[in-house]
Amino acid sequence: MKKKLGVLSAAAVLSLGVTGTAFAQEGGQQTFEADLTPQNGSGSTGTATMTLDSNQLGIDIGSQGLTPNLPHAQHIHGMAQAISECPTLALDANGDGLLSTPEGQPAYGPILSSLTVTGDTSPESATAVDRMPKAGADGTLAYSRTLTLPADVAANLGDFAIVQHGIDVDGSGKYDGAPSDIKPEIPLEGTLPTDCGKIVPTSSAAMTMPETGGINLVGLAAGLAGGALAVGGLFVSRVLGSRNAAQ
Ligand SMILES: [Cu+2]
Repeated sequence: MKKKLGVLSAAAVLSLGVTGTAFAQEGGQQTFEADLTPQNGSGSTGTATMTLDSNQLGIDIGSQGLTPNLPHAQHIHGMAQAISECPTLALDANGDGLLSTPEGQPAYGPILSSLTVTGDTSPESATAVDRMPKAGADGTLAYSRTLTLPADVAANLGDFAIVQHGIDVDGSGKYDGAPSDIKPEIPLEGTLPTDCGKIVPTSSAAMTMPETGGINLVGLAAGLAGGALAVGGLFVSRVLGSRNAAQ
């Protein structure tokens, strides 16, 4: 009898929780953030804040420690079927001590949107460095734009990552040397990832709907814990029962 009640209450609370989430997601704007941390030992860091309204993305990026006076290609990277994250040097396939854009792809996925200053924002513009934001003489970069995302990118934005590119490795003051492995017309230095941050939602169901969402979440957690205990007990007794039967 006790077990049955536990399972029932968990199911009831679960349905409440699901209703709460669906309700909150209909409520318009969602916000996201990405904490950009260095890639390739660049030392560059930054913060990206995003507001998504349907497929319209308002995005602001503030970075520092970038190679000064040069453009920095930047993109939303991601994979539809996986949670995208930022790579480590462990993915440096050719062992040159630098993690190139393709080498990092198993972690952050392919380019889904190009965060250009003007014009096209599709993956086609991935290396359109003439339309990418430039860092100032002090190595800071400020970017702000509203753009339209493909529906599938908008729907999964919280699973993706933002990557900024471009490191003047040899300190020559420009991107030069070996050709890029994504676009040979550009030096590798111009496309090396300089920082990366996983995009995380900052407006969850609970945050946008503090009254109903908050209560539902607390109830959901308590209900789940109770339900798990009850189901767990049931499971153990069944396993023990079948073992006893087998012996
Ligand atoms: Cu990129």
